[in-house]
Amino acid sequence: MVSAKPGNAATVSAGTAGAWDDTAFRWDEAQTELTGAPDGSLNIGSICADRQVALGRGGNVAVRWLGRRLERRDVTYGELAEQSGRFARVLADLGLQPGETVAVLLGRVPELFSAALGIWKAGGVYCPLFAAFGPGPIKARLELGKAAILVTSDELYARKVAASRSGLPQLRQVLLVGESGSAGDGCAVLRDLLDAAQPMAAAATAPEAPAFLHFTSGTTGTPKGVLHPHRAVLAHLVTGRKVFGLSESDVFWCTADPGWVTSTSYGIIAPLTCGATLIADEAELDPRRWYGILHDEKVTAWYTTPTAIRTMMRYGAALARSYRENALRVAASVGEPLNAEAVMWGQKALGVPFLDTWWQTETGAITIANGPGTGRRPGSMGRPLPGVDVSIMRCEGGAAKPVDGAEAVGELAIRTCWPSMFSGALGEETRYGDSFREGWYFTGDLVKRDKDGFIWFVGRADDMIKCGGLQIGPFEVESSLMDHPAVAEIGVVGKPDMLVREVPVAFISVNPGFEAGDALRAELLSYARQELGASMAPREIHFVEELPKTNSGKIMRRVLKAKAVGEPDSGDILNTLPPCPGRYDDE
Ligand code: 6R9
Repeated sequence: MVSAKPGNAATVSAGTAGAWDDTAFRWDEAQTELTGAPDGSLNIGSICADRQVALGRGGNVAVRWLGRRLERRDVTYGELAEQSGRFARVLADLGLQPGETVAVLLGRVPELFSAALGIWKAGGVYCPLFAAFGPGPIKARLELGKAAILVTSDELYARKVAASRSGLPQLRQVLLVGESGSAGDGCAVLRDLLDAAQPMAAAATAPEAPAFLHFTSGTTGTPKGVLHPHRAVLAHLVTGRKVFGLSESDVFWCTADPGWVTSTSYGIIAPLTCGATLIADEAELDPRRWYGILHDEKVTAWYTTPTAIRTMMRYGAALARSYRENALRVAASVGEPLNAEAVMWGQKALGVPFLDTWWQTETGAITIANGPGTGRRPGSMGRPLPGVDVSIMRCEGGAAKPVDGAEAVGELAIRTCWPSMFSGALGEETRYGDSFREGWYFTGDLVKRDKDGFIWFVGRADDMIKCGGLQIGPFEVESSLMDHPAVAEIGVVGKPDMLVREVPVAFISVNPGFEAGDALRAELLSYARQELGASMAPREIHFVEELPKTNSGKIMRRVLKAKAVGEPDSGDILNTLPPCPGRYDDE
């Protein structure tokens, strides 16, 4: 592991709650608000629960958990403070040392929250894993992250970890969540330990002390462990307020899987730091259920993914209209480019602004967004948050230079003073250093900026299609074809070609009411040529039932590329969308 690059406490700008302006905002002031001092120790676990109790909010609901059969369990801030204190004590009694990793392999269960906060309070590093991963990827991540303790369920342990346990010598203990209590060798039943533990006060962790570790979503293959320090919470407080306008009167629902950084930053830290009530739904994406939750739980701010909104589009506007009465103020999405059509549909269906936000595991918190103060431009990622210094760069002859002129495409780079920027990378030490050049962090995303400063996603640098002299951004082709009513979802990749190096080919799932076949293929090809020109239009169209996705909902272009050349897939195929019974009735 390499050491942290300090995020300096330079003056950055932010504004009043729920809006952005250029009023100077200082991270030391944010820290004073959270801990009572401009510097010194800062512990996310205690900020998320104990601080709210100290502010007199101990009786407010921190977590509202909804089980698969919509059974409800409320956990107040007071209860969360106590439970996480007990959890920390259990970890300390097991000999957890500051900075050691505790992996968490759980679905969205109530224990997830006391575990995360308890790990922070004990000075450990919270490392959530996707429960959908198979035994191989789980073992690889436990090894890479040097997990000393694993928190999981009896069932996940038996299916996904037990067989590799003997090959994981550094994993000292497994804590099993659940009632069955069937602890095997080297496992303990968490409930028994918690019942016997006295709550422990949070460790006085330095702002730079490591707090959470995620492995970036494997769209490109090898996992990379991305480490964040406790000071990241400053960015969660600010973005929770600026982007979502969160306060203690909000009910915030972030639909992300616990294994994804979005769940840690916005499914746990941001809402609890702002004193809101968070919704944790155990079930998977199901539009009918989701509209019901938005309505019944009086959700005021909703954070989801383009996949979710596109699935809701497939179910149609009539269903959305039947839930039109809701308490929502704002909805937003992250993880993949959100085409303008989906933004407009979302706004119409939900009756509130629908904001695209951009960030990465590495940036730890929202960095670019459409938002209340800066205006919105559907189809764009938005503008950098106040205080986030971005540049669009091109590397020539080893040197990085900003690209000239509006609309010029380059790699998005961020000046590294944002407090939630990652502090280290596990696995490949050089990768951390390689991401930085002359004080800029290079994101690997290609973008362009319009004359008003809105940033438009073009594609991952490694997904660009090199066709003759042309660099084709897959997203541009995808969003153009998304405008055709037959297209439900689309992924465009480059297929090797003898003459021009690569040609764009498209994988498309069609909306209900359209028949995937030669006639539709011909129509879509001619539509694309007309919209994009012959050089950018896909040369082939393949119809698929579903596009392969990562657990965070990203299209796995690596898998599509293998398909395009007829290779069998070797990667982890994860979530698939639920079957769609509805009709596309938005015409
Ligand atoms: C939070 C998260 C990061 C990558 C990022 C980019 C893509 C995220 C996006 C977006 C276009 C958006 N991405 N948000 N692309 N528009 N609004 O997603 O983290 O899993 O690390 O993925 O996702 O390519 O570089 P992570």
